[in-house]
Amino acid sequence: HTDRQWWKEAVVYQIYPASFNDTNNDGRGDVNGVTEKLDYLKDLGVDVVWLSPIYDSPQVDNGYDIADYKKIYPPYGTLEDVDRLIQELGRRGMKLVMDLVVNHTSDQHPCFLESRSSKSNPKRDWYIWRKPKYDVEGKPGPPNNWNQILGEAHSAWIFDETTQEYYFAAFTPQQPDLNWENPDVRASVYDILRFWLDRGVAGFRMDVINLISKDQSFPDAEVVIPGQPYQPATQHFANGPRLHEFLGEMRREALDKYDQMTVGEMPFIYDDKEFLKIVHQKDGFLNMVFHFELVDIDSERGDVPGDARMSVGNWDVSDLRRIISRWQRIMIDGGGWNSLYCENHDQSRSVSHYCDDSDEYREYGSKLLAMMETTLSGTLFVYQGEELGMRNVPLEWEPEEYKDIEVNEMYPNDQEKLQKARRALRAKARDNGRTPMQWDSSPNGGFCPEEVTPWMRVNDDYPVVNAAAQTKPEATSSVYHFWQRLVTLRKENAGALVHGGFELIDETNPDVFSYVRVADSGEKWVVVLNFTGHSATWENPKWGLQWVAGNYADGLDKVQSGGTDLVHLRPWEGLIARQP
Ligand code: TEU
Ligand code: CA
Repeated sequence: HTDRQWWKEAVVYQIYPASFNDTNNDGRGDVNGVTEKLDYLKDLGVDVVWLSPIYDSPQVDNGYDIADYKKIYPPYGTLEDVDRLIQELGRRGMKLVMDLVVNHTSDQHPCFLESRSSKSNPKRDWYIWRKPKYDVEGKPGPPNNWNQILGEAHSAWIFDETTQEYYFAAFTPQQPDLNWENPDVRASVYDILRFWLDRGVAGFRMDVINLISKDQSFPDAEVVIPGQPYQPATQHFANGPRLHEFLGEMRREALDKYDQMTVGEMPFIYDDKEFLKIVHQKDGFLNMVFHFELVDIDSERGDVPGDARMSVGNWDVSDLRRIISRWQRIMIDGGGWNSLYCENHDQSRSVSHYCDDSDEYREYGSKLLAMMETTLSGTLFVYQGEELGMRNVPLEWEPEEYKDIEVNEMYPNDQEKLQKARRALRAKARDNGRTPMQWDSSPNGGFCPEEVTPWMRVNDDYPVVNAAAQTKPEATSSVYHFWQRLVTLRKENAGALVHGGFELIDETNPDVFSYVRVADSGEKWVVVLNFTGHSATWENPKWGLQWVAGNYADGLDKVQSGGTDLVHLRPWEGLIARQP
């Protein structure tokens, strides 16, 4: 554990710009809104801010459809605003990480407009164009049966009238995939990287980076959704044949010349060997990757996804234990490095997802998750509002309150079906994590002024769940202050809590997830988490433990005075101890 690079101990805070803080009263967050809140983040213990895309974009997918990589979306601000943000971060010893979305661009990107204009255009080959495939009756159709990721009933191939060919767009028709086989495309991507690194950006979160190399034979996918013409096909373009080559080139051409961090988003695949090849600290390509196995704990989506994105399946403590210990082991034993996250802009809120977001248990659940996230091996990523215990949108909200293209594309012509899906949306829609930040109890939660309509409705619970209420010094037991204390604990004991080993204990306990973190010095930390809504017991290993943190006010007193072998835990109760 000797390689202690800055990004390992860093706490990264993800900001979804549209929903963070509106300073020019247009109902959307902006770059200056981030700058305005830096002291709030510094106080929490944040070292790195990761900004979801702020580049110029038609906002079909909230900025994950980029039209100009070197310009800021005007409602968000200007390049000068970003320079100032970087400067203000630097003054506080913090850094900025940008979102790099280069698997695809917007269909409004000048290169795509050129590419689609004629077959002989020099930019034609910058995107993926194919001739129609004719069926037995001679009718033209898409070149293969791959479906679209956001809107699974559609083909991923979009017919273009002008040239009578199809282009490939994995996510939505407005997000055509770049043709990474073309060296000029790659060179232009590395140029974008250098542009931002030269401005002082300290790294990138790389959007669906494992999709950039596709199987060039574009084979039909196996039929897993019977009766549907288009099938999930990500297995044919996740971790494709030239991925390593492209990432290696990206390092040589841009990344290696700077002190920066990289974290790659890698959906649709959980294969440990593939992951390790990407993040191996010696001969890998990226510092870290985001896997999806934990956030998919309750969905049927696996290596070969069905149309189960919105499914809400059952899971229990043993699943959580299996998934988390698996990834801790993969990276620790394999010489990689973990990323730790429970939330992002594509996921429901963690307290709603993994615990119980009722008024009775919301704070306990949020704190339980904080105890887990701050005591695992890896780099910690906190998503805006997670530190407040923000929760999913209310069940009563009408489907039109959901703004995400994924929901809008689901049943475009069927209100009835959409109404029926309401429970699933409330559990799984990406909108759950995208409601505006709740800064205080004023109308619109302080995100924007009362007379302004926010781009997305503020969660109705803002009078109770908000930053102002939780950061007051007298709110000593707030979720925010709990996070703040645990972040400090993690940093002060980084030898064990960030860099240390990981061992499960009490492995067959049906309710309690518990583990030990061990520093090189031999110092041990024990984490005991009741991941159920009922009371549970945990066997104390009699290691002379000193209990240091708990999410119930009297939790530490209770366990210390208990003195018995069995520790009794209340619903969603967690405890942390050290063996000095
Ligand atoms: O997401 C990639 C991705 O595949 C999932 O997280 C996706 O949201 C989920 O599977 C929906 O079915 C990234 C971005 O994080 C997401 O916001 C973008 O929409 C997507 O890429 C396209 O850029
Ligand atoms: Ca604004």
